[in-house]
Amino acid sequence: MIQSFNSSHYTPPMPKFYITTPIYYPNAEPHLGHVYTTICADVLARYHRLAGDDTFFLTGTDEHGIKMVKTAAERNITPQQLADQNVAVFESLWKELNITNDDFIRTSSPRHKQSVQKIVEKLVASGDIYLGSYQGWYDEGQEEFVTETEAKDRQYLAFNRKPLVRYSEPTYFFKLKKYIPQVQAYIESHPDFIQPLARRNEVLSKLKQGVEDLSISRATLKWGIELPHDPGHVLYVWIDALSNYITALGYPALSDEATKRRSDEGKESPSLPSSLRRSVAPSLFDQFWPADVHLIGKEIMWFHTVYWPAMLFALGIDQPKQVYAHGWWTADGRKMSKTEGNFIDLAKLRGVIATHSLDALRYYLLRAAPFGNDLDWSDSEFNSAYTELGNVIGNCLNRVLNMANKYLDGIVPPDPGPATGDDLAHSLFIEKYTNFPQSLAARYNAIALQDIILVPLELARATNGYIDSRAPFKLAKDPAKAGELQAVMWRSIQSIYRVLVALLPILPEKAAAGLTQLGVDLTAKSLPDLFSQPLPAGHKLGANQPLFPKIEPAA
Ligand code: ME8
Repeated sequence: MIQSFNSSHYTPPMPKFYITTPIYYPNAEPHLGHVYTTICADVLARYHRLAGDDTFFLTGTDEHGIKMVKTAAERNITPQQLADQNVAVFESLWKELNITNDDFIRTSSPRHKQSVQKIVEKLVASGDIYLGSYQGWYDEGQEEFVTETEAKDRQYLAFNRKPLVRYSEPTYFFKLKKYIPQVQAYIESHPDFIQPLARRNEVLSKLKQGVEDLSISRATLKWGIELPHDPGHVLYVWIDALSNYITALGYPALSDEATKRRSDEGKESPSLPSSLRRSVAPSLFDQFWPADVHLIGKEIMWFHTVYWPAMLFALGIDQPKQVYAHGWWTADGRKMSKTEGNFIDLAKLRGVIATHSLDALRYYLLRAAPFGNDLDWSDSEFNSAYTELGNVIGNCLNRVLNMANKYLDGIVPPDPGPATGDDLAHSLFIEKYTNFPQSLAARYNAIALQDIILVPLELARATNGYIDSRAPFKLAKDPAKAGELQAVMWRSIQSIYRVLVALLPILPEKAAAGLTQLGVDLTAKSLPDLFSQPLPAGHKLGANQPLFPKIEPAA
């Protein structure tokens, strides 16, 4: 039996949503990997905003460290100049890609530096930071010391396959070991904390091999945040970087003077669209912490699920609700990275956006593999994904509007109520349609970013199948079947309407354009509003235009 739209089917998600991306190294230009994480986070942020959640979406840049110093030296500029140049590229890229970040945090900004120094002061005061000296194997690419056992296992090669380097120097340590039992207990008692589950098992088994205290400063480096009690040392580098997730929210509360400076800095930030710009005030921390999701690539899982929780325990701050590690884009099976020089670069991405649209790129990135798995860029799969959009979604909208305009003067007929007659044979389609809001919310809540595409795609396919089978074009020829025609059209119209609403976070421009063709005014509408009511009887639909025009292959 068909059920009418009913808001009780829709489970409202959490009332606030704080999502972060990693802060990226601006030692080179952004590439597909950075674009991927940021677009995935953008999809989630858009969904939660649409769902009515108070949403905060943070991204930014991680500007300190030896890589920046080395690259700047090669180019004969200062690390700050290098950072400024590349940060400008990141910021303008996010604008170009319509990324809806609410803030952009730079680790070289005064607001971040001041907050990090306060954090270090707290950790020194609590006895969690102490001076020692360190000699060990160092992975310069990953910016971390590696234990002797690990160095041996890796045949003294860094993650990027260059040799590990031997370092020895006085350094401050963070008492990581002291917090390991707490971190482990936390991970074990919070099954959703690390996702996907395979990553959780990796972290837990690595924890069992033992963990050493964390070297957190360098006396030989100038480019970094000075330790407030010993300015001869700069922080190096994860404490600085990980803190961004709370310093951007104004943690710890600063003096009035500093708060004003911080808020002026927020207003001036050119990276933010004015509608999204917020003056950054300390209360953001109370409002948004703990983060709902730290979205990251799998290679920085350990830092986010061991170092970061340990720091938060030391500071007495709540843990983030979830750390989700997605897979890597690979090229011929190897991780794409700046060091390897094998990445899909901005020129390539701009090319596909110019020919196929930004939304087509967003669609492909999510469609390419189940979320969490590695992904391999393939031009032919990109083209198939685009064709699928046209054949399934575009075609469904096109047919529905064509027929509605032809047979019903573009007016939505009345709700036919429960299925009768030949519609009784279409219970699967009707069920899919009825359960749609719940299915979609479940996939979003699980951050199943391929499924959030498949759910609407399947409903559009089922609608196409329903139309093929019920053949409104035949019903229209028989005046005795006018009632049936109206019922079939009602179900088809409402179904494509749901599909397009669901696609708004993924295909913001195309879905909005499709909804405009359905005569829907999106202003001031949230997802619960959109889902809770069908298009009413008498609603005027618009004219159809192809959403995904066929692209001629390059000659
Ligand atoms: O690690 N496939 O910065 P980073 C998918 N500053 N995602 C990729 C990718 C690939 N081939 N390559 C990069 C850092 N990414 C630190 C983070 S956070 C407190 C500090 C994405 O510029 C993915 O999100 O190397 C990965 O985690 C991030 O870029 C690493 O960016």
